[in-house]
Amino acid sequence: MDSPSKDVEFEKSFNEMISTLPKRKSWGIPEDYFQYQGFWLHPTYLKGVVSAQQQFQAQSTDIMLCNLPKTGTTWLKSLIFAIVTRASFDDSTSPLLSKLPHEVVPFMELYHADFPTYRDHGVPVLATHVPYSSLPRSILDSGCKIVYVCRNPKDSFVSLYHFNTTILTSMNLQPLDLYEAFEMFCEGVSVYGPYWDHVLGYWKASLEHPDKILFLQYEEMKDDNVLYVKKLAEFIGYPFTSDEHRTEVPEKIVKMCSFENLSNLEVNRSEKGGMIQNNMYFRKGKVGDWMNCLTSEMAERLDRITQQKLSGSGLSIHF
Ligand code: PAP
Repeated sequence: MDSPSKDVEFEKSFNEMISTLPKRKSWGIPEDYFQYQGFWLHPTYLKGVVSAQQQFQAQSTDIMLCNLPKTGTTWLKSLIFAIVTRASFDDSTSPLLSKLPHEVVPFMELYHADFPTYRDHGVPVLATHVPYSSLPRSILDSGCKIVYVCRNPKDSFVSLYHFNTTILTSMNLQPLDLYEAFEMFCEGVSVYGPYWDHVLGYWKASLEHPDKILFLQYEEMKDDNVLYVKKLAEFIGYPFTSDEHRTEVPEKIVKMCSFENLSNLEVNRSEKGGMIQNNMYFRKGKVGDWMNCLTSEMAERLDRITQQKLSGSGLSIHF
């Protein structure tokens, strides 16, 4: 991939491969979804996923943040970045005060598609929405730490729906009808969906490898954020010292990365960022906002599907 002829070869084999995949109309963005290894992806991401599968080299010291879109990426990126970089920056000097969390922690599949051989080893944190079963082999072999965050499917759907609608409106495109998007989500056709398969893949892996995969829930973190930030720091190998506990460093990190703080920073209120503007990553940041969007029938249906899909897995998520 680092020489032009390899680029051409990759493009050719990728185009051949994608032409054989099942395809579905997406939620309105003029790029279809393609079903790759059981999950629905837009070609832009898919190209990065395939490229990463072929050549991404994880290091044992890496920390991979994995999750579905709209389940807490921005929040967890900022928390992990703040924990890992706290020897260099505090809550008045952190790059998080002037950069979007997505700028300081890149996405493996986006950055890998563009810069396949480049790695910034300074901050060993990367994020991905890739399902567990499709992770590049080197992530599993390197023994690096994986942090997975899951969010209840009703809030995840509503967040995704609003995000999608905002993007389409900004592109002067017709947003997908709520009921149509809901039908597709229930069928498993959403970006990196089916939702339940994604969650269960990481859940089962976290039971098998509890020392390598930390499974978190957005709602539990919201409930007791300091406790979970301490757990997170411990798990990724950056535990807080007793001195840091005494001077309330975990509390300061929680505050700096809170929705209230981040969403009010100039950089995160800004409309820069092209198709996806910075401010689109910050909407309400609440648990239970689905109540303002879904009918009780829709909520019951999603709950029923979730109960069926998770039954027997031992995973109980917040409805
Ligand atoms: P991404 O996967 O596309 O990067 P992601 O950050 O997971 O998006 O999702 C955005 C959601 O996280 C939004 O939820 P909402 O639509 O229900 O409001 C956003 O508001 C929320 N969010 C962003 N930052 C934070 C934060 N610091 N704490 C809690 N929630 C947050």
